[in-house]
Amino acid sequence: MKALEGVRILDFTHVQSGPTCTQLLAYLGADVIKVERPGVGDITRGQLRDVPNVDSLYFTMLNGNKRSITIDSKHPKGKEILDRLIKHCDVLVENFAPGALDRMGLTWDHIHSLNPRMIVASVKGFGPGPYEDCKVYENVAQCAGGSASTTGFRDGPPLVTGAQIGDSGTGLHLALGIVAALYQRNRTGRGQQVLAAMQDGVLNLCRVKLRDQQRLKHGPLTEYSQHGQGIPFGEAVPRAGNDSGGGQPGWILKCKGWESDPDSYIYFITQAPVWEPICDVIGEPGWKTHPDYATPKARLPRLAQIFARIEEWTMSKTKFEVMNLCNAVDIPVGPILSMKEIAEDESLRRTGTIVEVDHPMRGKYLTVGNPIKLSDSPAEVTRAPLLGEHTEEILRNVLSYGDEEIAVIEASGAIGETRPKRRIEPADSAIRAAATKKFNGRTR
Ligand code: CAO
Repeated sequence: MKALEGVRILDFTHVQSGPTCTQLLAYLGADVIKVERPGVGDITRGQLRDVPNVDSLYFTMLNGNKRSITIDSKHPKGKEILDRLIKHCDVLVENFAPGALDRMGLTWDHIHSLNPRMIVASVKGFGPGPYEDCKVYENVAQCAGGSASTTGFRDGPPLVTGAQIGDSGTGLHLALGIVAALYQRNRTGRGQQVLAAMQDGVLNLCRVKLRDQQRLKHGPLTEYSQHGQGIPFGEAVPRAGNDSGGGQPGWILKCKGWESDPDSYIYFITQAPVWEPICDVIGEPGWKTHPDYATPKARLPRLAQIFARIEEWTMSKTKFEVMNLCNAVDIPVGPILSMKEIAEDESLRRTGTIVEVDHPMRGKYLTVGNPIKLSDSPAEVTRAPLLGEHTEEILRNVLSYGDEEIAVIEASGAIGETRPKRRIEPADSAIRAAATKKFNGRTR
């Protein structure tokens, strides 16, 4: 069995943060039922499309292993179906703008009265406070959570990072909260509300920078290279460029081919216990005993010069040669891998971290499988659902509606395209209908 087998999730998430959370729960075995607006669906289905009229990779890579049901949550019949779903699910996950769930009538009191065991889990941009009503996207969270002010070079502007720490990072935090609430429910029988605010999630990931903020009161941050360059610190933690976040100085160095390959670089860490092997590898055996280089303290003010010398050596090798030579003597280094190299990496395919899945409309695509490996819970990655692909199946098999009731629901417009909030282009809906027909013909 899978770890979360038997757990059913009512997935009201969209865009990235919420879907990351529910996809992870689905990888762990939960039955995730994604509720989408009829005719429109999660907005990311149509965003950054690479293939015309086919669900985007943005959507398909965040919604694997889920089932899709279309319900107009503002339609009376839609509300009826949702109430029934609430009774049949364990967790409701949502990341709407603040207040949107309440405006649908799905208040905590309403949900809890229908199903006292229900866990209601939300991603919001900010926790309670002056910004609680704000809509928030990834980079807003990176800026508000302390990441942007501490990322980039000291003499340049704040930078956002490519890792989606605001969205996917908060989705991970929420997933942990949900699993903990499920565990607690086993003992109390009660559901509860779980909130992961994106600002909080980013700050949690920037914890070491809050550490440094407090250290600043007691003197300069000696492991930051600006200290070695004699540049004084201000009142707040500065951007540290590529300095190592820990107590082991590191920097990104050029490798052979850097002139034409933007990723021919390696992260090199001058870890104190392996200083002697480093001196041998780069051809500076005298540095092992020289008073200016022999101890970590003596090296701190000379880091720029030391890394320049190491770079002379790394530039004579490819990043993979540096990786092999250094790891042979336990020197920690990290080749800068491009997304192309990662996509083609055989070992990541073998472990199921990168998975190729087949989609009826786009064909094969790569996705990221479960990054967390459990020894007794097999991971199986399946493609993302088409819009409303499982509507009838869920009405019938999960909610036990019979033929006549389903006919009434269909006629009501609650699961069809009769009340879309956003305007749907006629061409778009016609293409989608034709594509769905084509898909149905292939699989049923
Ligand atoms: N049937 C009918 N209506 C539906 C529906 C359905 N199945 N699903 C959603 N809706 C409605 C909602 O009820 C809401 O309507 P109201 O505004 O009338 O209450 C509306 O669709 C859209 O909700 P929204 O405000 O959440 O969407 P948005 O595109 O305007 O904002 C976002 C998107 C992400 C900024 C906002 O949802 C947000 O701040 N979420 C919390 C933080 C978050 O998760 N951010 C990460 C996003 S990933 O980068």
